[in-house]
Amino acid sequence: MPRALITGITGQDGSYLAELLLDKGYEVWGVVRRASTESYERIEHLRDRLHFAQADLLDQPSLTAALQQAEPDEVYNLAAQSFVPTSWTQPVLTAEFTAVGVTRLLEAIRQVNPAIRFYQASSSEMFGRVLETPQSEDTPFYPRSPYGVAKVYGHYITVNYRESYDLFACSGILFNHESPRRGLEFVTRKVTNGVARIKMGLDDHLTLGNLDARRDWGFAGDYVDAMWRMLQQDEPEDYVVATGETHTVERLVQLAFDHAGLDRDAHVRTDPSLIRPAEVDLLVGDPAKAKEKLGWEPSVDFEGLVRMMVDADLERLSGAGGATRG
Ligand code: NAP
Ligand code: G4F
Repeated sequence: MPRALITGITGQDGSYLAELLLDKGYEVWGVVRRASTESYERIEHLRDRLHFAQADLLDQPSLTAALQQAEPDEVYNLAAQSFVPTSWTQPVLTAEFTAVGVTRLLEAIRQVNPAIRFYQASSSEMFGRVLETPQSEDTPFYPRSPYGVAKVYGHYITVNYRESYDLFACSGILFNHESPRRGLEFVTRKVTNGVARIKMGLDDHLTLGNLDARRDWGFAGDYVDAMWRMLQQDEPEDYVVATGETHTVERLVQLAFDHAGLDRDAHVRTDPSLIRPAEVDLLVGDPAKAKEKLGWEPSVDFEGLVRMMVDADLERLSGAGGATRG
């Protein structure tokens, strides 16, 4: 039975990846942080089938101990401070988790078992103020947030450990991917949860920032499959994972309100305080390499994703006691 260790197992991607690996017959270990209250909501349904190691990306000995305990064949590093606006208010902590944390984990792998295959969660945020469109594995980086800068470090330290120590280390440059398990502060979920709350009579309006930003949005369940495929190849390489389509935040908003049968103009407000100090205006990925070498294709389109998320939020809130609004 192959064994995998996932950092960030309590997050959106960690939960989908754990499901995928369990279905494939893996013994799955998750790194969890000590907290006064556990936050296992996204993996509650899998809990009996998972193993846990308490560790933190800030603490190298705990990572070494987690590897010694789990003895994994594959490590997926999904843990990070992943919310872009927080990276301006906590830039040093973001760098510690999202940048130097990758080195701590790679060093632990090198010491415990250099044969471990390693996946690093790189991000399309690294393209930032894009230098070409669409963005591919060859597009230079121009990050626009402390988060993007930290991810560039994590990306290049992964490449460097592959080249310096011959580790099987891959970086997946993943474009935005969403699901009903997405954190409530990210724009897709903020919109679908907001629409559901308005529909149920729990709120009257939704306040957003920049509606002109464009993103290449896919479904998280599809993207974790690409991560696994990267680690099954003969050679470690980096891959862009994206749908190849881009949409504005405004289009996301319109689709979500339409799907719930609500008038967007009656409920959407904007607040300049939600505009970022530096914005990433346009992301659209070229997934040709992932398609060709990994045989990977997205299975959910943008409209289907928005419908899935609105329906899931409506269902979740339907027991909340609100009166449905027409
Ligand atoms: P997420 O839902 O925010 O989950 C982040 C996970 O990291 C949580 O499990 C969190 O644990 C854990 N974590 C944070 N700091 C940690 C630390 N110091 N030590 C150990 N664990 C820590 O993120 P996601 O959307 O699943 O994304 C997964 C990864 O892909 C992240 O690295 C993200 O930056 C990257 N990425 C995401 C996207 C996207 O669109 N979703 C695109 C490109 C790249 P707690 O539950 O304890 O907080
Ligand atoms: O949903 P977002 O917060 O995601 P963002 O910044 O693109 O980052 C996500 O994707 C990255 C991959 O490219 C990941 F690496 C990262 O970890 C994260 O998962 O914002 C998307 C867009 C931005 O342009 C933002 O300015 O939506 C715009 N937006 C407009 N109003 C808003 C809002 N974003 C948020 N979070 N909240 C708003 O009210």
